[in-house]
Amino acid sequence: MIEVVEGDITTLAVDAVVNAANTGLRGGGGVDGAIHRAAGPQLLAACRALGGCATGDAKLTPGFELPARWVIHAVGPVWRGGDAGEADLLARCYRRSFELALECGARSIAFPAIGTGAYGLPKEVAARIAVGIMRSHEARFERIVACCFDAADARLYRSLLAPGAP
Ligand code: AR6
Repeated sequence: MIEVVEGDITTLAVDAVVNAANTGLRGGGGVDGAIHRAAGPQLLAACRALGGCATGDAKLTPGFELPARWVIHAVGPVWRGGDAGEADLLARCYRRSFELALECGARSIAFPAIGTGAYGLPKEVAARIAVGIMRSHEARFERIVACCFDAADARLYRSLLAPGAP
């Protein structure tokens, strides 16, 4: 089941939350900052041991003080106008996140709108990619959450998930 939730991903009681990280995995602003604050300093220590993460890839850590057992740190692309492989890189980091979730036995997973904040991806371009990959993994999870930080994002995801949506 794919569910749209409007709110702060750090509060969600799911097996795994996905972080919109950067290649250094050293924390940052946006959802990354929120996840590091809520998980506590052990998260940064765990990230340091991972040696960074390529764009389009993802890495796994425990969730420490989060309600979620795992954090999957996914690195989306910076928007450069659309001809620099952004769509493919974004799709890869969603797929890789699902792969890691399956490997650690997660049955529920929540995603933020990766790449659509500081990295500047157009909301609808990114949401269509996200929803397509969520749909193709729906059967393997009990719960897939599209966690939207504001009402406009939640409306966008709901419209893309509506039956018969183009
Ligand atoms: N819960 C859910 N969604 C959130 C939250 C939250 N607590 N906070 C923000 N969002 P961004 P990016 C939404 O900028 O574009 C960081 O500095 C936000 O409204 O967090 O992939 C990293 O360290 C937006 O829709 O991630 C990287 O350097 C979405 O999360 C860089 O930003 C993604 O926005 C990554 O940029």
